[in-house]
Amino acid sequence: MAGGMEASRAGGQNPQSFEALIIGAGFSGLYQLLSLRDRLGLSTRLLEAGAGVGGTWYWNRYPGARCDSESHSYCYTFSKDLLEEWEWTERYPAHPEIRRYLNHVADRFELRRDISFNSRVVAAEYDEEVNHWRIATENGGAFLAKYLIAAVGCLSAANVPSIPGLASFAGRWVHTGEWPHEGVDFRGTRVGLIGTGSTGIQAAPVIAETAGHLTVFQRTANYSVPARNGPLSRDFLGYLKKNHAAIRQLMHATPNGHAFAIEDRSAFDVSTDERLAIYEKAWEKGGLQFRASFRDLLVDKAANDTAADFIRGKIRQIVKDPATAAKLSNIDHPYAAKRPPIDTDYFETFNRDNVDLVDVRAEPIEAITPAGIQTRAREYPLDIIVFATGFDAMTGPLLRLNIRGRQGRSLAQAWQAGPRNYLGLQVAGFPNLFTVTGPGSPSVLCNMPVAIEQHVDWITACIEHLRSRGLERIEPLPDAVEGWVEEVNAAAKATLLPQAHHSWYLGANVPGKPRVFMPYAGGMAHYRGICDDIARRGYAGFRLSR
Ligand code: N01
Repeated sequence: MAGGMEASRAGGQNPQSFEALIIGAGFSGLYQLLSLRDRLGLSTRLLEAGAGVGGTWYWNRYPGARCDSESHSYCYTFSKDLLEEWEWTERYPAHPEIRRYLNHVADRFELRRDISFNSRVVAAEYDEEVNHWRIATENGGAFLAKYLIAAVGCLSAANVPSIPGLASFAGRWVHTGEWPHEGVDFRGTRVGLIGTGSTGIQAAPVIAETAGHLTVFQRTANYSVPARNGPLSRDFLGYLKKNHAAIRQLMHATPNGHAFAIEDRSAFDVSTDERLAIYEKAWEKGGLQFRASFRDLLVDKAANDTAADFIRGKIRQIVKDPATAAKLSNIDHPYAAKRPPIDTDYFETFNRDNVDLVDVRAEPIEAITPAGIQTRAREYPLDIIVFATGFDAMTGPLLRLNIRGRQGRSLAQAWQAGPRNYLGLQVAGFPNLFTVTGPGSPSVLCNMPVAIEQHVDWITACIEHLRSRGLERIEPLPDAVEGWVEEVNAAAKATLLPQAHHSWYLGANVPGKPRVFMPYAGGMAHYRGICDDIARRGYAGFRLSR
């Protein structure tokens, strides 16, 4: 799609004008709409590609899809009333419950009247003369707005690998991130599942329950810790109601925005037996909190090895067939250097008679044939192929918007060598464009609603600052961008995260994508301090003008 052309057309079709335009009706877009409309009184419109609210949860309806953050931390905290009236049912919310929650939020705050659904943005162009963004949607909509807020999420552009022959496949194929709303009936079918990231690890056990046969195609073996999901007790719900403020405070104080603190001890402050007992307890408790057992797991390889060895040992204990156990535990990167999955019976699934594992490093996938998947070793006949192959993460959803800034320069040109911005919030040459949880911010390394609320609050305060001073534009200075890119790189290098060479954090999962560590790894609490300080200093590093 020619971005400029689309945008010009947008200008020519009696565009509707708003002060602010938001793209995306997920957690970030909904809260941004509420903030700009109800707190600042801006005329605001939200454009959403789907037919309903939910963002990533609108599309990700694959079997087993459930949030890995605990429900009481995977929600908004801006409204005490909302916190008190909403009750989660399980430790980790499943996708329908998250959609119910976001629909409730949309209704409660009367957000729908300012949302246009089925309105996929295909172009956005900055018009320097009038200081407006011109926005075009696929269904012919045309809009003008002074402020453009991309709230498109980090993991919303599905990545279907280009494997030769896919179009010839006689069966059905689906990507987990674009799951059919009516579901997929696996009963009695031969299913091939490609991908063993968080998604594949959630989906495999559920698919295996009804499929005739499931073949899991694993390229990179992965660590996983049991989620230990279950219903929430009345006692716990009562505790939540009384402790919202303290829980919020804790989420704001931790590097990753979860409602648990990272233990302030090194893996080597304790004896080997004590360490094993700590891991055992964390394994039994389940969840992402396993990562918080010691403070040095993500910065010291020797400390990390202790956790990695523990999990590998667990895999070998659980999986009965030694050859399968060896493939599953042959993990080539530090624990949690890729986003660590949590699971319900993932490794146990390989003890089922109807499940097999194929190691595609030993026998790479060569093609998809009409009958199934052809590896270097043999053909696997299949009725359904499930791609749990992830996303063109972080930059993908933004680049797909066809954004053009000053002098028609596209975001794709500006980011040819990888994302470059200030604080993950603004790009030089793209005035009044804000990216909620953009690359260069903690985003995916943080419990998302915490990162989202921080960005939305910052953006809202920034726009209020401009308006109250009669200022019309804000954009970052090139030096500030340089400095921030260096800071993002330095923060990543101080951790073990870049050591997972195939991680989507680095863009390595998409062929041709620049290898740049995208999220800010310096911790959410620290990042919040930086953003607040910059705002306090009159938005230092930004150019504010009339
Ligand atoms: O995607 P991924 P995901 N041939 O990119 C493999 C969030 N999330 O959808 O590692 C064969 O992690 C690829 O192999 P490799 C969470 O942040 C959250 O699972 O590149 N295999 C990998 O195994 C997560 O991190 C939740 O070698 C191919 C897999 O596909 C993020 O979303 C739940 C391949 C992709 O793993 C993304 O997770 C789920 C090919 N050509 C996800 N191409 C909750 O909290 C790719 N792979 C609910």
